[in-house]
Amino acid sequence: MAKIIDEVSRTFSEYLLIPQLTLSKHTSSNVSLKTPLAKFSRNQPSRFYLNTPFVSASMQSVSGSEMAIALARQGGCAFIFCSQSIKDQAAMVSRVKYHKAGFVPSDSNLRPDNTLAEAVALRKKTGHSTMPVTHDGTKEGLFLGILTDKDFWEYEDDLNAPVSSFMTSKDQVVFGTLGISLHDANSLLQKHKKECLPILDEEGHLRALVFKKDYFDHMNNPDELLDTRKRLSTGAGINTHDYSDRIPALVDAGTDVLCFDSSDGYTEFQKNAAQWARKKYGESLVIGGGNVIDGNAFRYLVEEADVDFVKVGIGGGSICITREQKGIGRGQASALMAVVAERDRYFSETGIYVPVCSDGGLANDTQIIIALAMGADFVMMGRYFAMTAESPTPKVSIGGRVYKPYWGEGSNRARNWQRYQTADQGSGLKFEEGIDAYVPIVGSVKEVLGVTTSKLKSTMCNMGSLTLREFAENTVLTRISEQSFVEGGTSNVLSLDKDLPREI
Ligand code: MZP
Repeated sequence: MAKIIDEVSRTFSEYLLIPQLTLSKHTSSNVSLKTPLAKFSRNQPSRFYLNTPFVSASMQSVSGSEMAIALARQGGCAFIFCSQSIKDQAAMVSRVKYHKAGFVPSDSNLRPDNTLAEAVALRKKTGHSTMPVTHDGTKEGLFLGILTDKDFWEYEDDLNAPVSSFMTSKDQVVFGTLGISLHDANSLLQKHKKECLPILDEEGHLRALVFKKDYFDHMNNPDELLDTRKRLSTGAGINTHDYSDRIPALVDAGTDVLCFDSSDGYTEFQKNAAQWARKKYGESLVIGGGNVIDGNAFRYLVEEADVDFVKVGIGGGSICITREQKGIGRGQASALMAVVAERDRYFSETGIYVPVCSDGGLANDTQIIIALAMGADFVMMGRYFAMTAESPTPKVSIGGRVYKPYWGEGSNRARNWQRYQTADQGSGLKFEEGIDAYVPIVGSVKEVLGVTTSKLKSTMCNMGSLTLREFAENTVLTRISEQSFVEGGTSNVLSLDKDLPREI
């Protein structure tokens, strides 16, 4: 006879936190949101930390290069979607890694005999107003000078004139030599009041550029998630079908962390793929498994597949119809608490801590906070990031309001059959597990995460915690009745926003 778990499947909105003693040291400015992403042994550091506990879902409508750049700048990490060709996914990863290395390759270059009209066209095409001039117009050609949009007047000067007669020539350009440190390059920019510093090798070939604005960007985003070469960090999704080709391409492109993108990760397929990757790359590879919803599946992925973190959640995604299509799933709060309990048991038995990610179904900031309080080390979100300016979809106006399309990986639109099917089921989606939807635009990644992190830090102080570890340890939760849920919002008042007409 089937076994029935003696517990109702619960969701985050059924819980509230009971504040614990807040000391004077518990202020938002003292709170750290740094959190481990890769497993580690007691008293040892993790091989990979996030500076803020947020990662974006491996979905076509969420995580492209722009999202990866924006999220890494806020200390989180995107998982670039794998439901695309290996080449295209690796190219997206490369774009992130090259985005900001401090030393960036020069993308907009001119020859001295190019006309000003050609310079204007190049600026319009790339959006770059600083254009190095090299003898052959390549990014590593012999450096001859630099042209910026301050050197000529587009509507006054003769656009047929050659670039050479308007550029600042090499003898007047301040440049650095190959091998200079980023710190010294920035000092040169400051000392000479320059916006851009070309870096030349001994023969005078252009090798890179350093921009003042990148330095300011860095100072304005102190949580930036950087690799050891000071490049932004990014993750990428993988599947259990083409992993032996996809993983090497992603590793070569510079991916910092990989994660299986699977609706059900409690499988031998995932074990085989993870073992293959571990054997090939050893501990240098950070790889996550999932998705699972109970302790047995957590143990399997940790002990058999040797993954670095485990992702929790089946059927809870905002666009997900897996529960109604196949009857599998579990309320996200119950699933998370079951896996966290097993994680803690495993830690006390072995001294190895395996971070847990709560994936999907986080409908608001409160639920994000409850998930972290329940012991998730970080959260993965799709809808939340789909609503930002940096998601890869175009804006659409519907009924006078602006939205963005957001679709599930199990929808006909994404056709991500590798996420849902085993190899013997062939390619192509047999039935849908996700829907095609729209979400309102709410702002940039920086803006929305700014609000979420303010609330999170404030709640952590209410719970007498300065770190996410303390937060989870100090947490006392209460279940709430349906009535207290209803009364949880405003009550017995007329709300200016909801009930009363506003004068315009
Ligand atoms: P949400 O943040 O939009 O609620 O959920 C995002 C998560 O839903 C993803 O990280 C993934 O685990 C899951 N997902 C993606 N596509 C589907 C689907 O088509 C899905 N069913 O469930």
